[in-house]
Amino acid sequence: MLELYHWEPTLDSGEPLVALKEKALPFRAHYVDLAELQQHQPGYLRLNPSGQVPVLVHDGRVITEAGLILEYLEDAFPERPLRPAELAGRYRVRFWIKYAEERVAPYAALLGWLAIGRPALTAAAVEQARQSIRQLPAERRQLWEKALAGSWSEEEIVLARASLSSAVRLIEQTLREAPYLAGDTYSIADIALVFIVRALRTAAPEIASAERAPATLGWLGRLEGRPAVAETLALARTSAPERAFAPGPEPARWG
Ligand SMILES: N[C@@H](CCC(=O)N[C@@H](CS)C(=O)NCC(=O)O)C(=O)O
Repeated sequence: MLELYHWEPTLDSGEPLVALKEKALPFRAHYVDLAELQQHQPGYLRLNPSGQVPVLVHDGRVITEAGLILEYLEDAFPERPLRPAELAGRYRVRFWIKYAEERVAPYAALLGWLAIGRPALTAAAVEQARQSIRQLPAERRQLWEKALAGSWSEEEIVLARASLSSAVRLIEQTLREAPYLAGDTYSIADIALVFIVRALRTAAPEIASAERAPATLGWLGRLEGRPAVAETLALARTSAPERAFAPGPEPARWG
């Protein structure tokens, strides 16, 4: 049996939802409302002590990390493959999953949090979050404190923008040469980036603009037209899931 703990279909939570739908795998979905801080409740922290989504549970095995979940699903359910069979194609898939996690997601989450997530919090919500994060491991707590204070230096924000600009350049160059990130076929590499680029288009439209990234936006439009992506977006409980930002990945990347 497959169960998925997820939030809005954006950034990391959208990825496993799309893979499960592409593979037509039945699963039980558990919506973890990050806006209500449900990820910090004791029951959830027992499942994932870092208090993050997404989490896949397969026959009782707990699998965390969005990119690893994509690869796990691929290994466990190879029927309806979402990964090229040949070695070079598999390398390209792994390259993009790692690149998405390390070089794109943390910075997109940071800009989205600063532009949209943090300004939406009331003083009462900030206070509630300060209480809620007391039970988190030290590094997650530290990240949250920084996120609640919004205390990133100008230098860190400039670095985030520069990293995202070079990431979009690389994605754009790749998509000018082939229809999908790993080459001729759609794969989990595309799934690893579709919601991150979608969020970026909202949080930093000047970086993912039609002028700078036409091939990337064309790819995004094609992916949004896939039934699995459209069905995933239809699971949103907010009217604009691409505007749903919580403190995101890896403290090391957040400064
Ligand atoms: N490296 C993790 C990052 C997951 C992550 O950062 N999730 C965020 C949402 S995008 C989260 O759960 N934040 C809630 C919190 O930190 O309390 C992955 O790829 O799954």
